[in-house]
Amino acid sequence: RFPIVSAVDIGGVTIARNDVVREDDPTNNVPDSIFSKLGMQLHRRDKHPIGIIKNAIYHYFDSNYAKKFETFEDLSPIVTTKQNFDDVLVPADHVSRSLNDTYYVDSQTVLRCHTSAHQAELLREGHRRFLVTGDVYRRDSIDSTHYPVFHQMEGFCVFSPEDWNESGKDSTLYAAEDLKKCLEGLARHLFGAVEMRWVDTYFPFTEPSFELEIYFKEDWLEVLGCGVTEQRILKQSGLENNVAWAFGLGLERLAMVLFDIPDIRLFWSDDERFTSQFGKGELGVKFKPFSKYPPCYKDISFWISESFTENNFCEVVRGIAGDLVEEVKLIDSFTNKKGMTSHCYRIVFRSMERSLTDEEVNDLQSKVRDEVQRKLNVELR
Ligand code: FA5
Ligand code: MG
Repeated sequence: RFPIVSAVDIGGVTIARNDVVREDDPTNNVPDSIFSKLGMQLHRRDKHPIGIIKNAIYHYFDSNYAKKFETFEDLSPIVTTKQNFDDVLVPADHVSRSLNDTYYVDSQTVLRCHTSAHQAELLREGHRRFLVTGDVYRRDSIDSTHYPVFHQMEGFCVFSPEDWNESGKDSTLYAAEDLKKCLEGLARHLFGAVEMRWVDTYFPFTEPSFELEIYFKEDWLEVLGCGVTEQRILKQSGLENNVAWAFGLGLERLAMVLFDIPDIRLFWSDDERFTSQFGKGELGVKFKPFSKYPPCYKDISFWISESFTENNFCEVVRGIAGDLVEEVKLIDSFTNKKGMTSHCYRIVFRSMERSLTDEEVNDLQSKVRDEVQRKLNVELR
């Protein structure tokens, strides 16, 4: 399904497929479907919803802050494990480091899983207030709000004692309040009146840490993570008497709310009925679904082995069906007396662009059945 691309252009640098999809490196887990996304740069297209929302966020920062935020949007998504994890204090045994969660090019190189991978280098280079936008990559589940490639915008702002002294507040509280005010203001700038709530959470690089959720399509949708930067990160860059806040926005999620886009796969569509609905700087557009084609449900059951993971299963399905798969969900699981565990997954096939034929879906499902046996060491039931 994926035309095999032999090279991509990342910000003017040509990267060969063999440098990223290394068939001979046991650590490498980057499939062609992911490699082909590397040079797309949706965030740099002014008429694409991701580019439009990026520009709107730039505008918010430009008009609300006298001190400018520098912007970076063409830093390479291929980074070292040091940049992606160590520099932002991700512990050695954290799940996000596993081959199950992250795309590895080799044991020391990954496709960044967040734009936080650039915080430390930019601080070391002397930048103090910045926004970093880019494509990020994660092995993840499949549904309408998760995709293995998406876009984040990182924000970072360093304060000095003169900033918080006057307030009479402790520096951490000062930064946390400033951060929340900034992001609530951004949400109002983008959406006007919208229902939102803060949720306490954990990130290795911030304390305290928060997530912002927005009420969208009858449910709470997490749109960003943020917090007050750990002192160790500032000290690594020679900042001794400062405090900073940082955030990471999920641009697809924000654009889904802003434009009323129901499915995250649409961002990758080049169907004119999608692309023609958006224009440079046009924030008031509500997406009109061109048609909702019927879904087709297929169940698959198998005995799993110890090495089985849902992300691996999702990647097999995505590798065969591409964007024709809308959702993969576990609908049944049990363990028998012999200790064998069975999973039943429901795969929802649906095209955004046309009706699928029975024949086509049966063919996809039969390929999925073959491939899970071959690649995942499971026993079909
Ligand atoms: C992070 O990635 C942190 N680096 C954010 C951060 C930066 C926190 C700076 C503190 C300081 P998280 O994994 O929650 O956090 O992802 C951030 C946002 O990306 C989420 O809130 C969500 O909006 C979006 N996101 C995460 N996974 C996906 C996915 N598979 N598809 C689409 N959007 C996603
Ligand atoms: Mg999160």
